[in-house]
Amino acid sequence: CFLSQETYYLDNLLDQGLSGRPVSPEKIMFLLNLNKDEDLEKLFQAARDRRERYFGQKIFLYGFIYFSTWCRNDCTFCYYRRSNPESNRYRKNVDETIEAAVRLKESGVHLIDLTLGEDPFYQRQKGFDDLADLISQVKRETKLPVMISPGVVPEDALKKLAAAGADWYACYQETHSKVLFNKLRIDQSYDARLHSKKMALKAGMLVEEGLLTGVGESLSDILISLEHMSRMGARQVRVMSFVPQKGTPMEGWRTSSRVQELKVIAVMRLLFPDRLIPASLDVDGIDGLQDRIKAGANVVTSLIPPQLGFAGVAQNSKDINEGYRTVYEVIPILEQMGLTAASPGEYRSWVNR
Ligand code: SAM
Ligand code: MD0
Ligand code: SF4
Repeated sequence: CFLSQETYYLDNLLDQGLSGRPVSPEKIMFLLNLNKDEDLEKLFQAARDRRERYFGQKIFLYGFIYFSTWCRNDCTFCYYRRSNPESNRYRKNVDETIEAAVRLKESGVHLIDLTLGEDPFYQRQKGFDDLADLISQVKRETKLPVMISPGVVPEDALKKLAAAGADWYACYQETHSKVLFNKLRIDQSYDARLHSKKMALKAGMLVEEGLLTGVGESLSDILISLEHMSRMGARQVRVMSFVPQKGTPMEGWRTSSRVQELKVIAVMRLLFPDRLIPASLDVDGIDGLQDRIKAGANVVTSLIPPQLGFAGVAQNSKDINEGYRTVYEVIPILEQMGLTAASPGEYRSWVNR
């Protein structure tokens, strides 16, 4: 039977795998350029095989608590940017945040992601003592690993957050093109954001790095982000499709095709087979779970307890109060794909490796 040169090249590439040695940019570009259904299916299958080799059938589950939506920044893509006059901003108090964390724990999540805007209330103390206290209380009440997503914070504060028990620091560069960064995160320092992750690693935290697609990036921008991720030692790497937000400068943009996000997830899995890669419920809600897992993701993120008044980020209300972004809804979907939730102990031993 006749195989086209391209098919032969793809089969060979996927057979060899991409990890363990430097991969030529041409090979990554070739994969990011695939668009035939049968080629994409091969790519996703290879990503799933690689995931299985490192993680078996086990998937991790992250609870998400966006406890303050106040922010001093003006990111053009974000609903909660400072200049959006939207009126539903909130700052939950410690008891409300702990209640949400305990509910998430009881529902079976493996980690609590404490996320906030660069809220002037927390920024006012340069040492971020309130944030450190909140982390220790959430750790005490849930006994779960904690991720903190506070934006850029100074080195001393990072040390304090780590000492309070934060296991992970998440801070997404969105893009590693400085030109694009300056259009997205206006009046913010590219270098300071990148540097904060180095400081977090130095302070002993694990780091998550992430990129956005559909914000005007080129394929070679994506390639450069993947190279950065490979070098920096991020143990969790993510990609999310941009979702346009009412009241923001990018309101009129079209959201990008999800195929792009899925391809990047799969390529990340091939490049970084043993790292954590989220399937975020924050982009397409529960309906988006299956495709992302099938592309090689191994962590379900953005599980949110219903009815407590907590928002998402890219989708601030979708599927939340209905209770669809819950462990209860996720498990049967994983099982249909022959997968299962890891145990809390399995997650903890991965984190402590
Ligand atoms: N304020 C902190 C920060 O910016 O690092 C943490 C929370 S921030 C809302 C978390 C991430 O959500 C951003 O880094 C960005 O990747 C993602 N995000 C925000 N708005 C989005 C949108 N409209 N579409 C997709 N992702 C979005
Ligand atoms: C998520 N909504 O996991 C969250 C958020 C912040 N660390 C993560 C973007 O999809
Ligand atoms: Fe603030 Fe984060 Fe939104 Fe930027 S992405 S405006 S830093 S909450």
